[in-house]
Formats: sequence, structure tokens, C-alpha cells
Amino acid sequence: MIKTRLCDLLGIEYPIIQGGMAWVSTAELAAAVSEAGALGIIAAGNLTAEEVRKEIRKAKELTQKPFGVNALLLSPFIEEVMAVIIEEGVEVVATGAGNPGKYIPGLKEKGIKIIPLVASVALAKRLERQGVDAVVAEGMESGGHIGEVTTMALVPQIAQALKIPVIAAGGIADGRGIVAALALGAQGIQMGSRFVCSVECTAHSAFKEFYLKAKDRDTVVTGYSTGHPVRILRNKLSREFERLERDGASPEELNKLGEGKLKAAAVDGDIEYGSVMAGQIVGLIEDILPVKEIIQKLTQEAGEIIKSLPQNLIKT
Ligand code: TUI
Repeated sequence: MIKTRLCDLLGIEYPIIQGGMAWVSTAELAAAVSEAGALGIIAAGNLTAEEVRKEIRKAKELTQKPFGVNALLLSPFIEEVMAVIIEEGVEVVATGAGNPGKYIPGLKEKGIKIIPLVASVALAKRLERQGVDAVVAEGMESGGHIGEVTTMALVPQIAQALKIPVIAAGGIADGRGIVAALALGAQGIQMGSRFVCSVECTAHSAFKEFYLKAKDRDTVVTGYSTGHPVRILRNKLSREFERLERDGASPEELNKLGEGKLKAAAVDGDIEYGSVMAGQIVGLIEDILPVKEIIQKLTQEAGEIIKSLPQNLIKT
């Protein structure tokens, strides 16, 4: 059994957080993860504030346990979404793709725990000073919008610089990844791709099947030229992106090509022309399992690895 101080901080059994993936992390997935003893997270993505409220209320009907909402700082509705999160009394707010500094006082005043996703030591340190409760250190192995540093290099550097708990993300999908993250100084882990391949995930079956087929080298990063690098599975859309970037297309043209494409992939199942965001560990995922089984399998694997370390690795 793996217990860390993150478990006490969040009132959860296992130090595992489910990534807030736009159009994928719905109330159903978040509630299933929380019910299984980890922390489920609803992704607000670009949903309107009232749509986010509906998801929060649905999750409350499905579980009594704590869950969080991921507020995408790039959303046009971010101010109203933050207001709804406060009104609905959500326990935890995660933020992505920016600096959440200006929202911290308002959330803290209401006793809401704040866990920003960060991709650099500098932002992690600044946010610790501003009073956040933990950070997710997200390596560039992750799917979706990414930073520049790998999980292996980012997690120990952030763990070294901070006193609050650090949660490792990017490249983790089994017990080995969990143990590695703990060895790097993390108090917990966040997984996205592994939870996409769960029974409770409401993403389109074609989206999940595309994950199962993917191998280690099947993700590509598009959008370096626009300042918003995004990791996706290689398909007709990624090739079109690469062609436009090579030909020097403007950021406006590239952003236009990306518009609505994540929904097209995750909700409508368009895996050719949609944006299938996925992390590099996707090649390891071979089955679609109930969330509870994923969590039990992984924590058991992690426990066995930790127990076997003295015999297998440490010769005295
Ligand atoms: O946010 C994510 N992953 C995402 S968001 C997303 S939606 C989207 N779709 C298309 C284009 C852009 C976004 C899909 N996947 N992960 C957390 C994350 N945050 N990764 C990197 C960052 C980050 C980047 C810069 C966090 C802070 C930051 O700070 C900038 C600053 O002001 O210092």
C-alpha cells in the first residue's frame, strides 16, 4: 500500500490523480476515479461556465468523495468558470497552460485546494510562494499542451526547490512509472493516457482503439511555431500541420487548422482529421479496463516493485 502526505492533503486513499483532459475528463470518468480511491478531475476545457456546473453536479450525484476541476487558463470563459467552481464548492482546482496567480487569493479564501500544472522550476517556486497546496510537474512526454523538459529531469528539480508536495506527470502508465516518480522525489503521480483506456471514460471508442494501436514513436509535437506545442498521435491532421509549419504558415492559419479538432477526435471519433492528444507512454497501454482495476493493478505492481528492490537491485 502506497501512502504519502498527498493522500492526507487531498483525503484520498492512493496518491494518484487523473489528468484533466479536455473533452475526455467528464463527470463520469472523474467520479469513477474518485470512487476508486484516487482523485478524479473534470476538465473544464473550453466549456461554458454553465456546462461546467452541469458536469460538477453530475459528478456530485455519482460520488460523495472529493474530486477536482481542471480550469484551462486559455479558455475564453475562464473568469466565469472560476466563479462556478467557487459557487459549487469544488474541493480541488487544477490549472493548466498558464500562470494561475491572480486566481489564488479568491480560491484560498474559500478553502479550495489549488494544484497548478507547471513545466518549469521558476513557475513552481513562484506559485509555492503564492500559497498553492501542491504542484503537478508535467514533463514533455505528456499528451496535449506541453513544456520543454522531460519528467525525468523536471520532477527532481522541482522536488528539490519546493516544500509542498510535487505530483509527477508525463510518461507514467504502470507500477514502474509510479515507483520511478516516487524515487525522483514526487509525493504522487498524475496519469492521463492510461485513464483514457478505461471503461468509464466517455471518449469515442475509435479514439480509445487508436490509443491501443499506437506504439512508442507514434506521437508527434505540432505547434512549436505558434508557441503552443501540442503532443498528438500521428495522423492526417498532424501531417497537414507539419506541412503548413514547414511552409511557414502564420500562427493564425495553424490555429485555425486546430480549431474544434480535439472534440472531433474525442467525441465524434474522427481519428484521421481530429486531434488525438496522447502521451508518449501510449505504446505501453494494451487494454481497456475498469478504472478500479487500473488503480488496483498499478498500486499492486508498485508495491511489489518496492518490496523486491532489496533482493533484485541492492546487493549487500
Ligand atoms: O494544459 C496542459 N495540457 C493541455 S491544455 C490542452 S487544450 C489546448 N488545446 C490546444 C492548444 C493549446 C491548449 C491540451 N492539453 N497541461 C498542463 C501544462 N501547463 N503544460 C504546460 C503548461 C504550462 C505552460 C506554461 C504551464 C504554465 C505555463 O506558464 C506560462 C507562464 O506564464 O509562466
